[in-house]
Amino acid sequence: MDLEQREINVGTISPYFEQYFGHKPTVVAASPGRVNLIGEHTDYNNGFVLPMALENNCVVAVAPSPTGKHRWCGSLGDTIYEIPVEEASEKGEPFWSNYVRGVVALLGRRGIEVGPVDMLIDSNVPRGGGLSSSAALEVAVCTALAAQFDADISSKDKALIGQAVEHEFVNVPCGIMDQFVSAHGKKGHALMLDCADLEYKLIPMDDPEVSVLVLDSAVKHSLADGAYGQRRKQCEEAARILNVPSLREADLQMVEAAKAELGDVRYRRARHVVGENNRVQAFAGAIATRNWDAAGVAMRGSHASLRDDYEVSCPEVDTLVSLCDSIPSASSIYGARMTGGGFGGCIVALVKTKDVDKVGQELLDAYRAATGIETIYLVTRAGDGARVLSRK
Ligand code: GAF
Repeated sequence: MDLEQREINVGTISPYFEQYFGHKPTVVAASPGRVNLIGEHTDYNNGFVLPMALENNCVVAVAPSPTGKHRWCGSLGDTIYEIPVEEASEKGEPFWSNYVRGVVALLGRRGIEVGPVDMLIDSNVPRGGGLSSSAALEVAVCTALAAQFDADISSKDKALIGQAVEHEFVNVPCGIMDQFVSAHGKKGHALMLDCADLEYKLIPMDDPEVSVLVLDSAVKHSLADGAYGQRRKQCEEAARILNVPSLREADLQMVEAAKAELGDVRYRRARHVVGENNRVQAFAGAIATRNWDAAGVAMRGSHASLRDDYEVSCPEVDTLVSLCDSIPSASSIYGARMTGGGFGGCIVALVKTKDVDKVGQELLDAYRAATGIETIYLVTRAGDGARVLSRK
């Protein structure tokens, strides 16, 4: 994953916009990436998740285009792509434009006609590490276009639009977690979401003595895409066998009782989902009372279950999580786990703030010694969700 700690705001993006398009933006909007603290592979099972928004954002500047066509630029230094208005809600090239095309199409279905716009996208959400840079993009574009065309789109609808874009325009059968937290995140808070009814609770995550450390394994195994859909299918099959609408309605006793009928794989998938929902509840209670040791226990349990029962980890990520127990400063780490879809990507750890950089550096060194892989870490606080930064 790349890591740009460059600040992006109205002041930085506006001069570029003017340079590219010859006039000023009328709307600048931002939406963050996320790190999931706990609740993995539970969203598409109607379960609980507990992510927080990053301080890193995708920032989108727009203005009506005087050309009668769309002119979109995907990142600083990239080409400006001209797209006729009648083609802007269809899949097309370049690949990244499908995130924008999808939003234009989904807004269109809600009766919001997106006229020709000039658009510049800039982002400091690390890409390729599973920190939801694409959810940040979808929700930022949706926020910017909604503001530009005076459309009243709720945060929940922004999340649903983002998810639909993934399903229909990018072919990723994701759950709702990433887009939801990108739309609803709040500075200094984690967000606990019930994916069954999209009710959520903000939980303060602002203890100055505890920091969130995100460390990239710098690997992404190709298995990821097919395996995600396969896990979803296995969970649906398990729910059918258990005779419940989704694994949300199952409990551990039920899963144990149906062990033979489920068969080994579905049994372990179901055990993960049911156990993970319980761990999210335990974690939420723990962080609300700043019981970081208990939060760490839930995180360790989550990782073991994702590794052994859900089988979505990988050797490199397991190495990183184990190193959290063996580096010299291990006692400064409350807990660590893989975060995101899996098969590579990042781990997240809760670490004593006073030692967080020491821990980060020790993990980088130990990981390099164990695997030969050079990587990076990020210390982040909980940031705000989607917002309009300026509007003229
Ligand atoms: C990916 C998906 F996009 C999310 O919806 C979620 O399922 C996650 O993997 C696993 O928890 O980020």
